[in-house]
Amino acid sequence: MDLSGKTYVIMGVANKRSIAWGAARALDKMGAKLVFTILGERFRKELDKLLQELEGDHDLIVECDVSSDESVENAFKEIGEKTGGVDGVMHAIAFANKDELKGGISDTTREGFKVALDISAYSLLSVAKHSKAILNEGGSLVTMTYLGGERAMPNYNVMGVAKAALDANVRYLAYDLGESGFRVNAVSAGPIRTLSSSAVGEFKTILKEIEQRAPLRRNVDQLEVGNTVAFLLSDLASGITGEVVHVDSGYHIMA
Ligand code: N5H
Repeated sequence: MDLSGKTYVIMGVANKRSIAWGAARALDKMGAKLVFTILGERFRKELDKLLQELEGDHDLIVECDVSSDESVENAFKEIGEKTGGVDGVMHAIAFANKDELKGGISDTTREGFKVALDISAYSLLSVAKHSKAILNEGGSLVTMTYLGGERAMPNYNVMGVAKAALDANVRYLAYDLGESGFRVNAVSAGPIRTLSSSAVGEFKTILKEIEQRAPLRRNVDQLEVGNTVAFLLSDLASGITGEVVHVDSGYHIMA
C-alpha cells in the first residue's frame, strides 16, 4: 500500500514494544509522514532513538497529556500549524492503577474508576474534538481496544469497563463525525507483550491460551496490528466506520 503524501499523528509510543510503534513502522514503510505525541519530555529521548530506525524523516514530536483538554487543544493546534492538516490520528493510550488490575472489580475505587475512564475512554472524545479541525478530507481516527471490553476477564476489571466505554465512543463518534466525512474505528488486538502488559503476572498463561485455542494457534505481533491500523487510516477503508476490527488470530470467535 502506498501512503506517500499522507500525514498521520501517532499518540502512545512509549518504547519499541508499543503497539503505536508497530503502527509507526507499518505507516513509515508505506511512505506516510508521521507526527508523534508524547506524554512528557522523558519519552522524547527514547522516541528520538527509535526514529532513526525508520526510513522517512519524521521530526515533529509534540507533548500531549490527554488528562488535560488544554494540552490536547494546544498539541493539535501546533500540529495543524506545522503540517497544514493531517489525514488521520492513531490513539493508543490507556491507563489504570496497577492495584485495580488484580483481584475483584468490586474493590475498584471511585478515583481509580475515574482515572481509568478518563485516560482510556474520555481521551478519545477530546482528541476527536481537537483534531477534527485539522483533519483533511476523508480523514479518520483509529483507537486500540481489547476483548475484555466485550467479555468479563480475570484481572482486566476497570479496564474492561473503560474499553466498553471506548468502543461505544467509537460508534457515537463515527455518527457524529460521519456528517463531515470523517471515519472512526478501533482495532482490538490480541495480547502482546508491551510496557503496559509487562506488569501482568499471568501474561504467559494468557499467551499460551491463545496458542492453544485461537483459530490461527499463535499470537499476533505489533506489526500485524500496525498493518491493520494503516489499512483503516487509509482510503482503502473509505467505507468503514464505527467498526471494531479484531486482530487476534480469530480468538474472539471462540466459545
Ligand atoms: C486480562 C488482561 C491482563 C490484566 C490487565 C492488564 C491491563 C493493562 C492495561 C493498562 C492500560 C495498563 C496500565 O495502565 C499499567 C499501569 O498501571 C502501570 N504502567 C505504567 O504506568 C507504564 C509506565 C505506562 C507507560 O503505561 C501506561 N499504560 O500508561 C489483559 C491482557 C491480556 C491484554 C492487555 C495488556 C490489554 C490492554 O488493554 O493493554
